[in-house]
Amino acid sequence: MRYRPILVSVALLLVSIALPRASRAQQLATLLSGVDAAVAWPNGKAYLFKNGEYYRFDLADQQIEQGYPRTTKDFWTGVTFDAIDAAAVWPDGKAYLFRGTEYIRYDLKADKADEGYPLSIKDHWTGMPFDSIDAAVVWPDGNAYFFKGTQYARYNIKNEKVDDGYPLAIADHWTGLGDRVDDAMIYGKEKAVFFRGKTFLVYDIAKDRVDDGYPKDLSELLTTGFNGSLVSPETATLLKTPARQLSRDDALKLLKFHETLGDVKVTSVGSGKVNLRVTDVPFLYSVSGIKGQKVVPSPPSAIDARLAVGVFRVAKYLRDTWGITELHHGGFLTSNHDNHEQGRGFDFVGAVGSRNGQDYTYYVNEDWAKKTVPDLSNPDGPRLPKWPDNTTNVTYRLLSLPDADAPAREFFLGIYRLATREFQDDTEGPTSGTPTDIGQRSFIMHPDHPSSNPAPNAKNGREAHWSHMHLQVGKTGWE
Ligand SMILES: [Ca+2]
Ligand SMILES: [Ca+2]
Repeated sequence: MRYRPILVSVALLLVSIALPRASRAQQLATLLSGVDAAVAWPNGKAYLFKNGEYYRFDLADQQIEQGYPRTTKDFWTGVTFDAIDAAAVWPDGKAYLFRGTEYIRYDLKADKADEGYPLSIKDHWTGMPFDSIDAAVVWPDGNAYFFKGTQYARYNIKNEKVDDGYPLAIADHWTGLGDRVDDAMIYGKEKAVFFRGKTFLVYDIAKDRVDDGYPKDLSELLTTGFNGSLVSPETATLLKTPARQLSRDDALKLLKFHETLGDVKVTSVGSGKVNLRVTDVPFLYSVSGIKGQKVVPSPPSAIDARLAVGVFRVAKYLRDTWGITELHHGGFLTSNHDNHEQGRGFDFVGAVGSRNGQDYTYYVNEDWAKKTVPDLSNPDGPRLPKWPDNTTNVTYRLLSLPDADAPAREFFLGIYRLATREFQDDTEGPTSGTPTDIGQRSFIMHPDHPSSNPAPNAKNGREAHWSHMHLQVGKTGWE
């Protein structure tokens, strides 16, 4: 009976991973009847509002994320509206949310509504011909467009007023759009997406017209993604390619694409290397690798573009799924004559974040490597402080730890699973096809790796990875 709690918690973990998929159609059913408001955020996300709820849409993955809808009032601090009619993001870091005859200004950086709202639309938008708004969108030409019924108005953001000569009829000036819309959002700089009833339309900004083949059913957008309708076939392919399989040129192209979505800032420094900044994820160097010890700001610099894609995807996963606010690493460039010196290695140390209202700091050292391990040669015996030297028979210790912190266990496991896809796993070349599990031989190094080197100051083996998960693209040695 002593293993029962372990089995129950493992079962719960599996159920929690499996559940959201089962209810996916149900999750999206309400949204399929039509979108109230839509806005693309400058972090690679779009928000779709329906009734009192909202959904988050990942622009690169091209799908609604798990865990939605959420109640707008609970997650948008200071937004008191019972629903949202229209929403748009301004170039100055403010968003405007409209409901009935009122609007609220929202500060993106503070992640809350500014004081003093809601205010009346009519009283504060100079020249606005509408009492209420159906749709609002900021165009790359520096104008915002407001739609109401069959009409629209152009608002000059710099002059802070509606231009003379408006409103005009939508049908006369927006080729292919029809005569009314629910809302619109801009995706990258090339395409806008308009929502109308149960359909959506993709608008080509340069051609100034709706692309051929629209409107399409919302179910296509929300259940299978944009299917490449908003990105070139080449970009769609790159988005699905693991980082380790990209060429440096393709990795650079992909990073530039993410830059247009606002996910990253990338500076090319030549030779296929880049400086990488990930939106909302500060990178800090952990001087000792020990939880609570000194960390210093240290964003990835001069790293291989392929590694940058992998690092970005890990950071994005941790930001979106785990709510991390800091990512701690062990330095990207070291003087070892290996993949690290070539900017192809990533030592993940830990992260600070908040999830489900719970603040946390998880460290490979403290929350994984320091935990006891099962005695695999004597399963009924007490747990051991560490793996026997040189044994290759190991498992993911947190799975069998009776009092393991369940989120911490899931946290490292989630990174590992993503790493088997993005980084070298069971080979230094293309993967053999079956991702490894923690405890199996892999190029992903960590405290439960079967390779052991108990020599003092060893650079390889699990003992050398007591403080971090090592992830790499390409060969272990010099490339
Ligand atoms: Ca909008
Ligand atoms: Ca609307």
